[in-house]
Amino acid sequence: MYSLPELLFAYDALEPVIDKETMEVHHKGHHKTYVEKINTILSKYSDLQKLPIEELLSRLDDVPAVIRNDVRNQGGGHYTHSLFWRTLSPRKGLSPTGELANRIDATFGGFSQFKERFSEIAIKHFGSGYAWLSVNPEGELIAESLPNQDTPLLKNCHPVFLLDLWEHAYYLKYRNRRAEFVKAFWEVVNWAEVSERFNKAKVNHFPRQSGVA
Ligand code: MN3
Repeated sequence: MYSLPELLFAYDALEPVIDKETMEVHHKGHHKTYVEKINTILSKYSDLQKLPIEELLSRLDDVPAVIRNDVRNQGGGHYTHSLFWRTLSPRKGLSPTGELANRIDATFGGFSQFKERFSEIAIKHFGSGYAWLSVNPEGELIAESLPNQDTPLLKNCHPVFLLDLWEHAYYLKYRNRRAEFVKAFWEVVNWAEVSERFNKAKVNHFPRQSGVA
């Protein structure tokens, strides 16, 4: 069974970028509900309950068709939020390090160009979903948006970074001004965690090339 992970910082720690009330509702409301629902959906599937959430979503074809879409949505909601909390930090002004920094430069032309591209994707995404940075099976960095609770795991990509674009992520403070939220969000990205996730993604996909750009 899955459980709601504790935040590594206080609900008000990301102020003023993300306000305390939004964090509380988002974590203790929205995320908790995803956890409860995926546990209910899997209550009769003890073998699936044992899988780490990342593995469950990577193997949706093995999930019985009758619950597959619910697992995709509710399990997806648990995975995306668990990852989102870990990639946020109250330590402002950080930037990517190590290989991730090099690869962002090589792929997007620099960190500021990457931020521009990712922000554009996030702002233009229609409706609910997430902007993602992931590593594809060829080892390339991919910036894209996906609808609802879909994850790059569905395409055999390894997620390293995401931005929640559901209105519940910003509406209390930013109302309909998603672009303002996207612009402010960069201040609270946990680049140490994101850089580490990139290193692990590379190792997973390219066991013989670990440590090589
Ligand atoms: Mn959310």
